[in-house]
Amino acid sequence: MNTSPIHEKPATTPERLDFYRRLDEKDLAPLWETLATLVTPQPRTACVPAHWQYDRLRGLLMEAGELITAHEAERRVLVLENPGIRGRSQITNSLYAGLQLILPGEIAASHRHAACALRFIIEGNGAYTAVDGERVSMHPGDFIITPSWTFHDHGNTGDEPVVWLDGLDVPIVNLFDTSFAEKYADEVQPVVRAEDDATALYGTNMLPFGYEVRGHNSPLFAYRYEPSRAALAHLAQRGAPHPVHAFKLQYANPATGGYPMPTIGAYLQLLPAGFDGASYRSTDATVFAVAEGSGYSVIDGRRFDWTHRDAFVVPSWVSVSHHAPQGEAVLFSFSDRPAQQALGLWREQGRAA
Ligand code: GTQ
Repeated sequence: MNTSPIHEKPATTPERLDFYRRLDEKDLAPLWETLATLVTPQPRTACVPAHWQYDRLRGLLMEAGELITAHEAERRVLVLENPGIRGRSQITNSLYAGLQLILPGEIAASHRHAACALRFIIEGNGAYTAVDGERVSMHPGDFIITPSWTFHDHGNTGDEPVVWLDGLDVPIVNLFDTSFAEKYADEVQPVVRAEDDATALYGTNMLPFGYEVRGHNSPLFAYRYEPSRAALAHLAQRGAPHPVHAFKLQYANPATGGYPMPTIGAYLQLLPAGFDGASYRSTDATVFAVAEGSGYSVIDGRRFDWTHRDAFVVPSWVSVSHHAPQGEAVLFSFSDRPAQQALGLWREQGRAA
């Protein structure tokens, strides 16, 4: 791959500088001054690799629980901000991530927005999220989606704090200046479908009779951990791990076979005990959450030792390898791969067969 710049910035002369000043007054700029940094030979992200240790931030999350109610906060979330782009509420250039806490007895009021969301449950039982009148219970390891423009509220009817990782495509929505959001008239939307209706269909390869595919979003809101984990265990018993990804599955929209959301893809992978992954990079910056076990990843040459419930991020086109020396580990991850692929932009390198 040729990584040299397509252009060298030309020398500046007094005449040129004077010309640039006159251009500036007319809202014009000379391309040859910025071309080299504007059209780069490979991705040059301001985002950096980063790791959030759950043990070190859980106390702060619980402190937030004492300082502010879910009602006052609307959503009680600590945003995972990429250290390279602080202040923008982004974990990558295209994605938002945060840890949301809901305490026993609390509700997070119903609203909807153009951004779509995913939840990966980190700890606790007894909470639910309601999507378009369908209540879905949340359990550690579950992957739950909130499609674009669907009313959603969360509640905790159990007796322990519940924490999940939120992933939203807010930066993509804002890139296009397509953000809309509104509150529901009441705090909580009426429950129109029992949770059992959805869970009864889960894993059957069947959809409600007459279901028509509209848009890209999955009609299935909750992907339970146990069957996904069992599928990974089955794969691991049957074959050899992929040198980079070990045993990896992607969550699918059962109506289309495609991604669960138009902008965000999500994955679950099992690293067998002793796995020593090969180095790889792709253009979709990826957010990881540790679903089980511990291990480490080498990102851009730096080693990050992670354990259960931690989160870490791999920026675009930065090399990463995963390792599980202490025993098997399971990683959940999500990225904007569907959006990049839809636009014909996605690339990867180092994917050994
Ligand atoms: O649960 O609706 O982390 O609207 C950020 C914005 C969660 C949510 C976030 C949101 C939500």
